[in-house]
Amino acid sequence: MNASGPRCTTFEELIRIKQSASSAIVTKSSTLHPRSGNPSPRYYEDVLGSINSMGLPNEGYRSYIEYAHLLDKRTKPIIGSISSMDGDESFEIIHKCIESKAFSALEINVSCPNIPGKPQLAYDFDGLEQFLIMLDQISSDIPIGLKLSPYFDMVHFDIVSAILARHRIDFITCVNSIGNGLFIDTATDSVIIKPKNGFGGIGGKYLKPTGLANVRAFYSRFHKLRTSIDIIGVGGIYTGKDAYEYILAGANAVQLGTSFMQQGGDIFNTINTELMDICYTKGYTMVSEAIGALKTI
Ligand code: RRO
Repeated sequence: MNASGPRCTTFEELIRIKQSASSAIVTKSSTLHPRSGNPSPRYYEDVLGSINSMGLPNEGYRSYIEYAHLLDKRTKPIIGSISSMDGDESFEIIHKCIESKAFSALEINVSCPNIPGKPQLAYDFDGLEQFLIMLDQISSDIPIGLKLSPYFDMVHFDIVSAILARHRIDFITCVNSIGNGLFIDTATDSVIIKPKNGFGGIGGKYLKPTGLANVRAFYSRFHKLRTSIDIIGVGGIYTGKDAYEYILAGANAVQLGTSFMQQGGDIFNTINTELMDICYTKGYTMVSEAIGALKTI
């Protein structure tokens, strides 16, 4: 499926995802009110990936409820992405989205790196736990997951998986972009994007080893903790082989961010075909047989 972010903000973009071979439709992270986001230029890409500081441009959660009703989750699952600009605001949106019955699942984004002055909740472990305590109090008949920041320290994987195992989280999506990277243009000796003096989230090929490691680290800890939290892998998936690597690492499903931004909806078809070929050659009858099957040496 698509990752929340590129090409999923307007109704027209969501229709195109519905018409593609994406297995689900994921919306841009939504807030209480529409936002135009950060000033441009706010996105740039090179051969290895992208930097963005979009700043959460979206049409407001009410629009996504309306769009989701029109898109009809019975014909293709719709995952509503919700941003946590502020705890109370998030809970209001989550509540209204559940009540609307428009979505198949909700993905709560606790990892946007691009709001000036607003730290990522995924890196504030006490704050994250407090957020999940509040979330536990919301009754939901649809799966609720968290979109996580990438982690880089083994102890952080231990801490975050223990927190998640204590609460009602059905899935995690890992990873969001690597926050606060910097691209430089030596023709002008300048930063390339405008917001935050050029700092932004890094996606694409730069992100794959980090995304794979995060999926693997959570998969093995969830197994030890005997939790049944599913994992959606995202970060640098351009081919069926990339998707297969994420599945070996432990992903139940994968999302496409920068590659979907660059190549449009045809990429879902390409990846599905390539992934099926790999699974056929390996002798799997179902892709799910490969989940977590990574060997160590
Ligand atoms: O809109 C953005 O700037 C943005 C978001 Br909400 C996010 O979660 N991750 C990202 O790389 N950009």
